[in-house]
Amino acid sequence: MYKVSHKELKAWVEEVKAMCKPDSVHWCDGSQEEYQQMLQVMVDAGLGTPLNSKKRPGCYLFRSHPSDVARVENRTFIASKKMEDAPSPDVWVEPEELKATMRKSYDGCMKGRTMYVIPFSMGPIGSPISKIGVEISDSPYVAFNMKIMTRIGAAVIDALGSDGEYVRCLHSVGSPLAEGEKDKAWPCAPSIDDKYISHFPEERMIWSYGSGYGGNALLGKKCFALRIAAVQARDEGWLAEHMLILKLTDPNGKVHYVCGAFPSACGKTNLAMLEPTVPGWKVETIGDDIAWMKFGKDGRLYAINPEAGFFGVVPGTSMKSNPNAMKQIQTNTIFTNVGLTDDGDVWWEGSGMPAPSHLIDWKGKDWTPDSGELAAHANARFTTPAEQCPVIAPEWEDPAGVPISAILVGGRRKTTVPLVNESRDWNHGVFLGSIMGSEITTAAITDNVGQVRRDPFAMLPFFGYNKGDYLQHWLDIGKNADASKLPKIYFVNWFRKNADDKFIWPGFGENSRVLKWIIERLSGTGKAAETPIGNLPTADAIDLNGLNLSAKDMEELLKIDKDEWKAEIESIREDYKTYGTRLPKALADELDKMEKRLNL
Ligand code: SAT
Ligand code: MN
Repeated sequence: MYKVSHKELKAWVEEVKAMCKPDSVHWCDGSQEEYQQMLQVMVDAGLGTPLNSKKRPGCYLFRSHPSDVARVENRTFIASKKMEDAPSPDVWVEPEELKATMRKSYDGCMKGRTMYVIPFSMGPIGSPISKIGVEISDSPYVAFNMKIMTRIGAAVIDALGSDGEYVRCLHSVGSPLAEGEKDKAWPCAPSIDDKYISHFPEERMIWSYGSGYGGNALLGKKCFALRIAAVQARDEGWLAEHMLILKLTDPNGKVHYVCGAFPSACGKTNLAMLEPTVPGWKVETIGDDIAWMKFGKDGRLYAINPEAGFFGVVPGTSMKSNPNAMKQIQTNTIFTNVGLTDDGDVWWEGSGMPAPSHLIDWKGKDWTPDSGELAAHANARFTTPAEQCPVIAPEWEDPAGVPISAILVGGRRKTTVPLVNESRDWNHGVFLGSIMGSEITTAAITDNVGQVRRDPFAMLPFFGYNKGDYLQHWLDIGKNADASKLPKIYFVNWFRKNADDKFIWPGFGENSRVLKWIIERLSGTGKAAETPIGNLPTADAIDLNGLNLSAKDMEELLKIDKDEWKAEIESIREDYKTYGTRLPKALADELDKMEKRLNL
């Protein structure tokens, strides 16, 4: 055990111990041996399965309880002191009231279990952009996943010193064990109403209870790195965003860094690891989910990936959609809720690998291709070290971060929104970020114009404070900066469909053609035409060499349809009403100006 000189931290751990009453306390040192031991504890108890060491060395499979398979948005709370400061009234609870309720749940909740104290750093230890957290959890699964997803252990305690600042993260699966009771395969609180994912932004504190899965339990990710960090970022003048970070090298060897915000199911992880189809261009990965951006001394925005691993959706990952991720998850990876084959490997839908004639499905039951059920849960995940990514950029852990030249925002829109649209200036870019979103796809809707769920900067589930104030913060970032040094914002849509309901743009590696145009724009050579909605590539501006895409398709991809935009503006106005008085005036103005330019 290392020495902890941080008195306040020690006192907090004692306080939690007195409340939760664990059998023992383990301070994580972050070593590889400790990681192995924590895995082994679960394997020995029959709660995890090591995979075939010839096929997937160092890999393990876990199955969660069928009721505990994803983030629980309707049990996620932002307990700011004032209700107006929360993202919306539905997620707000008065902080002291929430604490009183949760203290009752926490009382004795770790009986029969070990309480892990996990000091962790979001971002490289010692980087001026990084932040420290300490997660207390009664789940070894959380502890070894945190080892992959963040930097944990003794080095963090050193960096914290005797009085360093940290975010207090308390987590319990909410399933105490009676004397001699055998543990459940996946302990968690029995009912959804017993689960709480609570944030106290003013106190920089997170209390999570009742779930052991993903973002509900690995508190460094969405809870800290987005919801709490967004509040820190607002107060300190930086940005904590739900964005991938990629590195692009052009044929002349010039390097460019790009961030991208996309709602779920838009292929964010795939884009972060893209294999470009345009000759001479190279893509490398810095991060696949979260970017923290701060101004450097030169006035540019520098981004770090605060995470150290990828927690990606498994189903649909294949050699076609993401060959790099496929290689990355071959070793030292934790799989949760996928199928287990008879030879000790894993299988999932959309893997591109033929379905085996028999396996054990994510619920632990026998499965055959005729079962009529999914072998892997749709939100099955891999947890895998970022350093294993075959295209990870060598500078991915640079404490200084990487200077960002462009920010992509976009959703899944089958109509209306062109393939790519360059913002006119920063405020217009923030406006584009505020209106992004995806069509809600239900099998029942055959309408041309599906209903759009607006998801500003892909932050809808991750706002830590009022969403109007959040957009105002983006505007303020621009106001206080040298405009010529700010990244340019691009609105992209890979998902436009033709009259036959087919995607027009091929996507995946071909998205590199759009990235190429963006870089050409930034360096002054790309061709664009000013339109009422922004600067669009001219018909011949995007390199289509070697791609079977007709001029008519390109025209369709770049089309601005007045009727569609009329409906779009109405729908944006409806959405803007949900901001009430906190809608930034500059954004209302942008909407009016666009309407005028469209001359509808
Ligand atoms: O479960 S996580 O929040 O970590 C991943 C996600 O839902 O995007
Ligand atoms: Mn995400």
